Amino acid sequence: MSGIPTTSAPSQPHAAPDLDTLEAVQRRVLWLATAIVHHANRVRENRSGVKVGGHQASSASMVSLMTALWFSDLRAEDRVSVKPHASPVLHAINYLLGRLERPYLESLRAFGGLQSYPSRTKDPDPVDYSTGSVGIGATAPIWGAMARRYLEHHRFEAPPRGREIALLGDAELDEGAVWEAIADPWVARLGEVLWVVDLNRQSLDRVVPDIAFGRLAGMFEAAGWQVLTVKYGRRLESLFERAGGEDLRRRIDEMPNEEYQRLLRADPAELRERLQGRSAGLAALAGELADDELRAAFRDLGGHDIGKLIEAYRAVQHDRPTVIFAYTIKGWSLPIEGHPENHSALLTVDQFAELAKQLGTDAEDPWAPFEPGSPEGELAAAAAAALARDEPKPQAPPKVPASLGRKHRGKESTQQAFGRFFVDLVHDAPEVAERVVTVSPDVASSTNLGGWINKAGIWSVGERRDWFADDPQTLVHWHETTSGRHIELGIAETNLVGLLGELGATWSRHGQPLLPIGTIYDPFVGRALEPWSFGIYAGGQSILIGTPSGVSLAPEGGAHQSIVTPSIGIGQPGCTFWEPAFGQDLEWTLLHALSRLGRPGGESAYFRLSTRPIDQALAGEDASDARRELVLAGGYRLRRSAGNPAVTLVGMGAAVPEVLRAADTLGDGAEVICLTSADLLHRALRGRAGFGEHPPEILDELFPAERAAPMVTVLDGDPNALAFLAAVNAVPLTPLGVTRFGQSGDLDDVYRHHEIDAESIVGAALDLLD
Ligand SMILES: Cc1ncc(C[n+]2csc(CCOP(=O)(O)OP(=O)(O)O)c2C)c(N)n1
Ligand SMILES: [Mg+2]
Repeated sequence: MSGIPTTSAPSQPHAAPDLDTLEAVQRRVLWLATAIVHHANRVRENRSGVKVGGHQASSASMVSLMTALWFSDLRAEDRVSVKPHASPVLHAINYLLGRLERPYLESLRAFGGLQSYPSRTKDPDPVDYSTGSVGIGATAPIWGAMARRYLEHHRFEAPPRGREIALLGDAELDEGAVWEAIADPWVARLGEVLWVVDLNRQSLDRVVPDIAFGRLAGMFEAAGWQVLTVKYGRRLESLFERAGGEDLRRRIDEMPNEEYQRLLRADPAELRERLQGRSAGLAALAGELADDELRAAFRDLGGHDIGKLIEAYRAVQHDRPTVIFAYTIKGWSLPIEGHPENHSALLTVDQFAELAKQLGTDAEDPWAPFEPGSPEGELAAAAAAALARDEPKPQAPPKVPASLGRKHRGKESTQQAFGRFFVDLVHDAPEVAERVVTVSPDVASSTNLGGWINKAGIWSVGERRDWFADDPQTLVHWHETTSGRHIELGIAETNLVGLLGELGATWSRHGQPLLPIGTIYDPFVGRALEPWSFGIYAGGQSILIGTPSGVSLAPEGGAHQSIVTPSIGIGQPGCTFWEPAFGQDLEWTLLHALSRLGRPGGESAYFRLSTRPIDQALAGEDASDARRELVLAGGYRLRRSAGNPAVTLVGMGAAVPEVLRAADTLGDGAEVICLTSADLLHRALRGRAGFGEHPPEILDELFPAERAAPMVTVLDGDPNALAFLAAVNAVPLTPLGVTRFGQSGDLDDVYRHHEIDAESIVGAALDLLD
């Protein structure tokens, strides 16, 4: 790895921990986390009978490592992503720190209350990262770290850099997203990244097979991470020092996960017998221990030993990312602990009362705060003061112009227009271009970002030499510096959308808006879909460009043809879907999409573009404000029929020239509508019926009731995406589009094959008129 090593050491060392007080705090955290779930399920009225749920076992597993972190090690500048099922622990801690009001403790999973999983946008208390989709929440701090560094390198004022911490479940490491992120070459340079794995050997359904730790640790090390392990607690470690101790260590070390979990549930006699097996040394050691001592020693794992955890947190070196494997017990200290079916198990009322006794609390007064002036109260007050931070005031993003004034002439595809867009933007609106950051998973040049890259450069976490700088045949200059504005990732679509989400959240996280644009081949939107959607859910605002799309990339063949993405675009909340046909329309809509980023109430956008060259004269050379407003509202009339139309032909994107050719054949009675956004028309239809706020006027503009006629809709994609237009005026409608997997061929052959060619459109129109 070349380049400048990057470090991010926490600002000041902490005082020595007071372990007794921390133990008392963790007992209270365990109690509150359990009680929050208990109240939601066993106390609060349940009107519908639908199970409320919550995860007492997954929460208990994280109690020690979260107590140690928040009450001893965390600093105001750090950000933490918490495993989804430990949200009650986070809320319990926030309550003890005075950051969450008491009534909320009774609101887990209630409408307007605490969310099931940590939510940065919906929870009332400080939550740094939204989680819920396992693996995605774990990787978010990596992308958060990159976004934070990007701001710093580009001299956008941002709060001091802290650690980016993920607390994750061990089964989250099954997720490809995790390994896709870890394998990215930039990630090994992010010394502020710390992962703590809650290694409780259990997932949802089962005990994680065998012993995964060695393999996993090797994978992190190979990727350049520091690996720390907190395996046993001090009680067990002191036993290892005694005669027979080595045998005991070997016995526990070598036992498969399933056996360890089984022995956690064994009664003392069974534990003694199974543990010692035929080892005389072990039997002698076990013989010196009372039942209680043996039981306690066997379950004394490092992930529940606050002192060991704090030692590990403080052993982290900040010249590379670190993972700490902390061995824990799912359901720790609860009657359900270690049972393979405890994932959704809930304590009974009796068990809850018993727990109150065990933890020295009162089930009748579950939310009692720490006594002011008590050691726990003092510790909580000190931690709250140390963690206090001001929320940044979002700076307003630069004003985006409405148009760039380019004359779109000759033949141009929307993908070409996309490449040219950046040249114009840098020239006409440099203050906007300064905030634009593009990201691509190894498809920057093939999605036409080459011109932009030559102007803006490539961002890297440290300077790197461009070995081809003096090569006259190089068209795209791979000049990597800390001031570049394109970020190149490996072929990793999940990383792409993860990073986009975090670049799109800097306005709210750090008060500094960025305008992130990611490019991806449209067929791979499906692969990135869930993490992309999750990024939008979590508050990121960005633009995703899917190009090329559809069967219009004809010779590329069926493996690269996207079909369902228009429906995805319409269905995705928090995002407007655009599929323009012409260069001018792309310019206007992309500028508009940029103007919606990086602000409260802003929105993401998804563009489906094409490599089909289209004669720009077909758009009618209307560059008026009135046309622009229609383009931004979702579509415009491209050809008006003489008199009332006999048929309305509606086209979107690359299919529009076919629609116009069909209209030529059909003659004066055919009216042609060019859609730029099926999504906005769908919203308008709902708005007209009183659902949602969207203004309905565009419907009257494009489809006035007095001009209602049978309709044929055409797009290069799932025909279902435009079929809703039948409802605008209750007319018969034939939806044309792609319904089968495709194959290579010339555009005409392929369009004919999928029946979206002009002839098929004419046929569909005539059938409707019969
Ligand atoms: C992408 C995704 N797949 C499946 C789930 C359902 N799910 C929730 S938790 C869980 C198991 C998690 O195990 P682990 O991460 O080890 O956490 P633990 O409950 O053991 O603390 C699963 C499969 C999910 N939330 N997200
Ligand atoms: Mg687990």
